[in-house]
Amino acid sequence: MRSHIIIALAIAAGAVLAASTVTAVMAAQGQSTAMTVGENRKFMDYKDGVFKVRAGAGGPTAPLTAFFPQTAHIKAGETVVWYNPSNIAEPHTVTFVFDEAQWANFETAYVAKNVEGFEPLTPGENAEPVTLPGPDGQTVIVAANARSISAAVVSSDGTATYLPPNGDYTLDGTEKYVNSGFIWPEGMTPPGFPEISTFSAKFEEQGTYNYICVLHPWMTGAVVVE
Ligand SMILES: [Cu+2]
Repeated sequence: MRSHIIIALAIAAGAVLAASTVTAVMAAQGQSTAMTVGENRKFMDYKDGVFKVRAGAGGPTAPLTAFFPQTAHIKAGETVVWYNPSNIAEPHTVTFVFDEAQWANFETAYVAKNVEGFEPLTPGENAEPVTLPGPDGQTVIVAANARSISAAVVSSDGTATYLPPNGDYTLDGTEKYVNSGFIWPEGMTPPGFPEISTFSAKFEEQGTYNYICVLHPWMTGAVVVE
């Protein structure tokens, strides 16, 4: 679990470095939201009903934590595919939180019941779980949240369903939560994480669908379905 925290700290440090660049990029992208479907497509990676959006970009000296384009204009029945073209192993998510109660942090605290002890899976690994005192003498374990790192959907009745890695999902507009999971540059998924390098979503209903990256909360995007 400590490795997750280190990843989080590294991501946060990168975030601060990238913040000023991102602000400039996002300001520039603000213009694109006024474009029509036709105008938007002329300059974008659009072909045969599939609109590609980059989740992050750049490398160690100039990481960019933003979606390109920030707004994807599509028609009902078309698909948006997100991918991560960075050349460092920095993940991003595409997370639609339609019901704020369904927000999923990537690390969360669980109470361990009837558990004797925790050992790292890999013998000799320099790792230990983060534990905190919990209610009634129980132990709280801080661990990764599968609904954040994996592709997952929470439907209108509160049922959570996990999608296969690189999942494609058709939104019917009733979902409470739709998450890509951590999208890594192809071939750069670290051990222990689901191997995800794309997320594909088909939009059947008109409307504006806002999304966020759970790792970089200023990293926002929208799909406008006309
Ligand atoms: Cu991100």
